[in-house]
Amino acid sequence: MTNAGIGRVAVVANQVNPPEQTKPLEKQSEKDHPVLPVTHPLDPLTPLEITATAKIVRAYSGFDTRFDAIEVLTPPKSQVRSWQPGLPWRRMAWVSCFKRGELGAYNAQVDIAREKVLQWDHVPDARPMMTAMDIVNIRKAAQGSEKLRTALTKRGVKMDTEYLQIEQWPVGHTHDFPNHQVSGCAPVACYLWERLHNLDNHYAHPIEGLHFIFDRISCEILEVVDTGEVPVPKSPVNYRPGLESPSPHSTAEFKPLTIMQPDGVSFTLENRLLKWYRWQMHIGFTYREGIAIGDIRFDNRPVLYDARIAEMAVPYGVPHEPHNRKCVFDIGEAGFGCNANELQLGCDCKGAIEYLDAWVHTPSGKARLIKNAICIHEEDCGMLWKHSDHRGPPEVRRARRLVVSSIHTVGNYEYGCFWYFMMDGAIQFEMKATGIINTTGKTHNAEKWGVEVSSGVWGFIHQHLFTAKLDMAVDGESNTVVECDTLRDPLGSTENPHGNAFYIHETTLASEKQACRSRDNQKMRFWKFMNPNAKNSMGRPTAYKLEPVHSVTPMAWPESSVGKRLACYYKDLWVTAYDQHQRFPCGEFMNQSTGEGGLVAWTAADRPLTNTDVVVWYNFGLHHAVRLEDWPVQPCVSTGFTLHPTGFFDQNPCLDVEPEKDLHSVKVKGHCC
Ligand SMILES: [Cu+2]
Repeated sequence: MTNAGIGRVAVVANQVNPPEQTKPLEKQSEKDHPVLPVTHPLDPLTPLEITATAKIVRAYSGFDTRFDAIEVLTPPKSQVRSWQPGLPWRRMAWVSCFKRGELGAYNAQVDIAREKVLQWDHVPDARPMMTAMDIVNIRKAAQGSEKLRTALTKRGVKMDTEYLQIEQWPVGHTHDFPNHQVSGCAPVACYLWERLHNLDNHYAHPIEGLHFIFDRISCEILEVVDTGEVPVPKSPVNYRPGLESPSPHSTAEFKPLTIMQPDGVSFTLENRLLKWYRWQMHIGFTYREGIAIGDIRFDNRPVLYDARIAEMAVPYGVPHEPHNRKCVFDIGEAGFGCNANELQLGCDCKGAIEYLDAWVHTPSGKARLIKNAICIHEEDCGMLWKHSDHRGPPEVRRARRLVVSSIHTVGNYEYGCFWYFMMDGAIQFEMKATGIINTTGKTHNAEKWGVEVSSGVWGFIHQHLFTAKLDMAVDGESNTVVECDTLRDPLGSTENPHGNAFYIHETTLASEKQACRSRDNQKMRFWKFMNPNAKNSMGRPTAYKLEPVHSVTPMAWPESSVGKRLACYYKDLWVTAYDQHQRFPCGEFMNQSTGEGGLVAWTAADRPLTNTDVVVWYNFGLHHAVRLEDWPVQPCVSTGFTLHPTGFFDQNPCLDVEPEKDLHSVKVKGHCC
């Protein structure tokens, strides 16, 4: 994707939850959309708390306030750990906002009940996240630009909303764009596509050689750049039923494949406290990051205090303007939570499904409902374990897993976030990328940088880089991170006379600078997060491990302006000492960031990490060389990671799982084996 970027979202015609669908609090029906009560310190703000916070901040600021973030202020971990159900606590909000028409942002901490702003910080150079308002302003400005209208007319494209797709991309921070970056503007690059009709896939019709730069502060177009006419591809390529499809194929031969749980589900959800099998966790949600899972326990033993996807970036590998600016931080610049889909039962989610709604804020500080934003269900997961020998019947156990998921539409791409909780104690995260590639027309030397997916339509090479925040709490907060390399002594040496021997060598990552690590496939490297104070039956520290199997190397030169913004992605693993305020691994204000802040800055302190409260930041991703098969809509491709228990249990924790025989399973008639 992302391709698309921030703004992208907002401008897309059929975007999920566009601004006009905003449902202010006063219009919500309690019956249709019951609001969960606040029962846990990590609970997201309720719609009433969102609007109350906005009101407090607006009164305090005294200016026309627009909101980037209104969310629950992350409480100190010690307070959450010492809290007991039923005990009261102060509901605090964290706010990031800005003055309409002015560069810079303000961060605030708000005591909601006391209606007080407790902290108020001005960040003069910050450029806030893109918002739904930008789209409206961009379209309005575009309508008033004679230069743009003339350039479109020259290409035979109508200005009307039905026929013209404008997508706003964060402009990035590139060498060719210095003036607008320092002159008090907040520029965005606006790219153009043509639609043949309202439901047409506009990505089949890129308007190459024409784009414009819009300033979010003055709400004016700074420049229209027309570098020469490139014929707009006119052949329709669609994916919706009833429209043109390049390879229609029926699945009518498919017989029903039904998932049934006639006796109901095996999990319970009390407000946001989810329990299944031996797992329990708190399901949170933020405007920026989406799902945030807190206080994850197995058999009531802590494993993770906080797990979320904290940032992502999509750098493109094209050298020429304007496409060289494309490097979008889809979480920090656009937001995952605010772009969460309203999931559809039986389509997005199949089986017996529990949903959680999400309440997010609008730029003006109202509460907006995203119904069914989080899907919770359990699913069959094949074989759990098996063994057979000649002395008795085989022993086999079936696995199932708990799934907590959401899907986020950011412009042209969809990102599906799937957290899996396994019976053997493993935690898995899968990111499914689907949607539509970002397309351009024929550009100089396009064959080198991309693939022509249909006549005159190009998709350029790019990467999807993700950062998982994993606040480890293996049997408690005091953890140590160990790097595990597999080594072999020289052939013929005393320890390896026959050359077959190899072993694990462990190195403690004792400080933050030592813990900036890269994968090493030659050494089958993995990392272990262990608790030196909690021992298993063999006297070894209990631990979880992570193997870097989906690592991606950023291909932008690290010294380049794009590379500097991607600084944290040149390492696969970072570890920091816990600090509740260190949340955003690439920096807080990502729009036109320069690479300052985040992990690179935090770890400069080189804090000690041994036997203390550590937070792991793991990078993974997709290296996307575009395929014809990605067009016109991309089948899901996956990336992710798994946390496996290693010595956390004394033996296979699933020995006590009872044998299961599914009485609905049948032999296919006539099948001969
Ligand atoms: Cu891609």
